[in-house]
Amino acid sequence: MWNNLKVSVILPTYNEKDSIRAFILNLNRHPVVDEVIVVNNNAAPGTSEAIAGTGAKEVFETVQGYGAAIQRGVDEASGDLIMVFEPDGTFQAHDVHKMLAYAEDFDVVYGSRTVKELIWQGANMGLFLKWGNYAVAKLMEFLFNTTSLTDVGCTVRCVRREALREMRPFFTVKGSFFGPEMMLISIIQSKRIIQVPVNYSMRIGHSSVTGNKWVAFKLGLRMITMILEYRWRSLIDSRAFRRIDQDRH
Ligand SMILES: Nc1nc2c(ncn2[C@@H]2O[C@H](COP(=O)(O)OP(=O)(O)O)[C@@H](O)[C@H]2O)c(=O)[nH]1
Ligand SMILES: [Mg+2]
Repeated sequence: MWNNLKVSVILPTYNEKDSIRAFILNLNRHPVVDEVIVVNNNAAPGTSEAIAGTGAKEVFETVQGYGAAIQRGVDEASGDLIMVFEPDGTFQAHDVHKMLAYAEDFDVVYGSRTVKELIWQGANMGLFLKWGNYAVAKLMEFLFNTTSLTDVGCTVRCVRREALREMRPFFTVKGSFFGPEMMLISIIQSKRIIQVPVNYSMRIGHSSVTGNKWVAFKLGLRMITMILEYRWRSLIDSRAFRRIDQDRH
């Protein structure tokens, strides 16, 4: 519990069988975390065994993709504050406190991995990924004239249940660029958002997304297209991302 609010952490898993157990055990060291939900997205054999006995709740999502996994996770989570991390060794459990510190004042707290002092040796955050993420984030910031953004690819986040309830109907992306879609929806809905630096370390096991530069480049282009599309949609119809029942109040 944190400030009398229940805290859930969602961990999507696909190829993290060698790192997920340690991450959950590290989360368990932080009593603020009330619930850990692992979304097994047709994960590597051995994943369920790695999770067993940690106290985390494992759910199985058969629709493939990062977005599908997170959407399932948020539907399962019972917390008032819902956090998302990746259990691949790149993130650190103690950063939950950093997210919570800002959750007092913001509806959604996003992590950023482009702050040099927090990029650990061996992390997959070379010049291409760092400046690529930074440039696309600045494009988003500029086009929506929103809060300072320095990363579009960081999956660490903390969202308040009330904000999530309003955003959830607009989540459409099942794949890897769900992260920036959620950012765009929160911006268009004028949620109070902020991005804070988090630790970013070396991955344990094979990265299936940004481990390949060509895949990362194509993902970046797809993100840019999506940012332009959402900017356009929100300009031509300011109610496009509002729920009908919100309009009644
Ligand atoms: N590749 C892939 N990742 C998935 C899928 N479902 C959930 N994920 C999660 O997406 C996250 C990002 O994948 P990862 O391989 O770490 O890519 P990276 O963060 O760019 O190095 C991980 O936490 C995976 O567990 C899926 O269907 N495919
Ligand atoms: Mg990863």
